[in-house]
Amino acid sequence: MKASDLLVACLEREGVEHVFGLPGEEMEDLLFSLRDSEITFVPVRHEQGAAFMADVHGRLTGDAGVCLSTLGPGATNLLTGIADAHLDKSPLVAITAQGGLERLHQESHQAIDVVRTFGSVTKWNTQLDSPDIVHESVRKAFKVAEYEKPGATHLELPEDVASEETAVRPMEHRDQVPVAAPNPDALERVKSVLDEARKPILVVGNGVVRTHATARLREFVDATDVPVVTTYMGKGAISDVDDRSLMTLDSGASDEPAEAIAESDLVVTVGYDIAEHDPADWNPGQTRLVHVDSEPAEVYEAYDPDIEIVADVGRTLRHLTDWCRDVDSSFDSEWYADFRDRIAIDIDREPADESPFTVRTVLPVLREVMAADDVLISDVGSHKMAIAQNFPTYEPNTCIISNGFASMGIAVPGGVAADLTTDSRIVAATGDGGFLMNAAEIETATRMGCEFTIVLFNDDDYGLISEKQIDHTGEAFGTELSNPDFVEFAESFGVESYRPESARELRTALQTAVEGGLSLVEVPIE
Ligand SMILES: Cc1ncc(C[n+]2csc(CCOP(=O)(O)OP(=O)(O)O)c2C)c(N)n1
Ligand SMILES: [Mg+2]
Repeated sequence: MKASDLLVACLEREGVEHVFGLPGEEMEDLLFSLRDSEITFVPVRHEQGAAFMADVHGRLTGDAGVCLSTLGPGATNLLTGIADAHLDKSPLVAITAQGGLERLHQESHQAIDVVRTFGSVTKWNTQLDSPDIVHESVRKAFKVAEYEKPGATHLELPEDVASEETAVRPMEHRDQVPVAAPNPDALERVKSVLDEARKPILVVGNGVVRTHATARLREFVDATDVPVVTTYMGKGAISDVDDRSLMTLDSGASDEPAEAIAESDLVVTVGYDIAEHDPADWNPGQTRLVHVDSEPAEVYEAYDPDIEIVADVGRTLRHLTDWCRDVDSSFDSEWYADFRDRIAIDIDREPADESPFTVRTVLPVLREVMAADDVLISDVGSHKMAIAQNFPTYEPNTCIISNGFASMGIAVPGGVAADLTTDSRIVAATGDGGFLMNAAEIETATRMGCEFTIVLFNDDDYGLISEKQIDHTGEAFGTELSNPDFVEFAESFGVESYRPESARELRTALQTAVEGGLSLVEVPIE
């Protein structure tokens, strides 16, 4: 078997259905091997789009998404999306072609040291310098990308190795390695602090959604009435219609979730990554802190847990639920009612009659026209903050936000990947800045027959940055944009497009868009 055929056979063995990528000369063997396989190759318009697609596929399924590029410039274009998967803990396998081994010791056309370049954004990576290591390397790439905490891995396939023959064959795909059960001594210590607490609160992160511990979390909340604040990436772990949900942490300390945390007498974080929100913004410090996660806490004086349980998050929650039921533990279930009331009022504002709208007032309409299991993918900017605070989420993995690496440009390629990998209806919400970074992937979407809705919040500005500058200094610089006519732009790709100008048109446009095929709704924003 040729090494490129073997690599593709290994991908098939891992259950890969899509490879997102952009061709180059040095991957000719690999491309033809893909052509002759069961896998669908999805050609993209910029490698960053391919990496974001693989990233979002990984977030939604737990199985590594696969992206492919050529050497040099193709590989460096992939880097941002790979870094996003790395810091957002999304399983991703990147494959890059490379020049032949005989020329890599020299200065050479398009050749840079991609393995070293990707070293800081991957859990593991290697060069396939012999066809005989392809089977083990692919298995390892998937195993390492998918085990807790997931992330990116990378394989580099030199052009000459790709065409060499080998006798080795694909290794079996194995289920993900389970995370250990909680340590009994640590559990006892947590029980004793729970025993003393009257007003405990949970801070729930991506780890709960990622490890499918949502049902366990909800059982714990039902048994105890302990309120929950989620991170951006933990959205949907508890349904936001539940009165025990205190919605989503902001980046400042002045919002209701952070105020509730400050008033609690015990904080238990579950599946929380400090890459998402700096604990200095929400951790009151003097309150007792318990860390439940698949990995130990980072060492940081603003986040210094009294007790850590490093174990499977769902099993830990189940132990604690059983114990709370056994001892009939009683916590105060009244103390957070006022926070909940304020949050409920905040997420229900009506849009203005005429555009320009605000993101916050558009979101209730968007929520209304989307079903509980439709998926919203947010780009990064001021609209993302509003989505985190004002878009109630009911089910896990139905509000996808990048909040570790927090890179602009994820929404449109994310929409492509989500549409190709799930049966859900998809909405990709984006700002004008992030949209134009990867708007070329609309062509990928139309070519692949994707159906999703792009909601484009247009303020002709890098809005979040000017907001922050104005907060700090009273003025903004370097943020103003002039945009094309987005409706004409999208229509030139054959995409059904709308620009509502009244509250009534907004509702009709959003409703029609989410029920139709590939569409764009440009929402003029103040
Ligand atoms: C790739 C990348 N570049 C720069 C930033 C810094 N940044 C964060 S939000 C933002 C502005 C986003 O503007 P837009 O997409 O229009 O959204 P808005 O804030 O206006 O809602 C910028 C430049 C980033 N997060 N990612
Ligand atoms: Mg903007």
